Amino acid sequence: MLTIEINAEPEAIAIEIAKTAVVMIDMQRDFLEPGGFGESLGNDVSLLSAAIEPCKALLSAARQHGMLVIHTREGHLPDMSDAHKAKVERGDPGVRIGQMGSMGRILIRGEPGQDIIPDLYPQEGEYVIDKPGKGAFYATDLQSILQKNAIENLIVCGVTTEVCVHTTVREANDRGYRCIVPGDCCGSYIPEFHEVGLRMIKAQSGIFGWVTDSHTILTAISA
Ligand code: C5J
Repeated sequence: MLTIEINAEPEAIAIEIAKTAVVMIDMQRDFLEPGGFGESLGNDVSLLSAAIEPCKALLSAARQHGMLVIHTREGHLPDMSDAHKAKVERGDPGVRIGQMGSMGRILIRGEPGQDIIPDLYPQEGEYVIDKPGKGAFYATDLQSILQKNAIENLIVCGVTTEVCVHTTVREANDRGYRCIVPGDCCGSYIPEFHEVGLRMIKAQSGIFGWVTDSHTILTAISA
């Protein structure tokens, strides 16, 4: 079993490659592309695009080393039976989940905007999890996928740092997974939240996990 040591905060962590999965959270067109849902909410989507290249490099290394790769997409069934009223009925009534956006119905499964950006598109054999919530465990089969593949560690990337990445890391941490978060592979529309979100993960001896960057992980993998 190949074990690598990754420099991280609050401390370095040793992980077995075969027991580690890369989880790409919600790198979806509607969140990242100009003209999508994220931008229609008044966000500067370029703040998220900085994460694309580091994610691409990490994905490529993970694929090369046969690591388990899991992609998630936030979204709901076309009949919206899995969308809580409390989630749908917030924000500007003109820009809500299920309504028509510039890339199809907003956050509805199967619509172009709900899909993953071309740069990070899943390859055949990789898991793609459609999730109705912010966390990747809620109402999905992520836990059973991880158990089936004997996964103990997660490298969690994606957007947004303080929302879906954070919720997933917290859920995973409570389920006993070691979560390693490369900060440059994550992004937020609110830079301050990105910074604080990362600090929260590694604070108090790594209360939710470990924080590092893509270059450090790539160096450890190729060493
Ligand atoms: C949000 C997400 N921010 N993927 N979703 O609504 O973080």
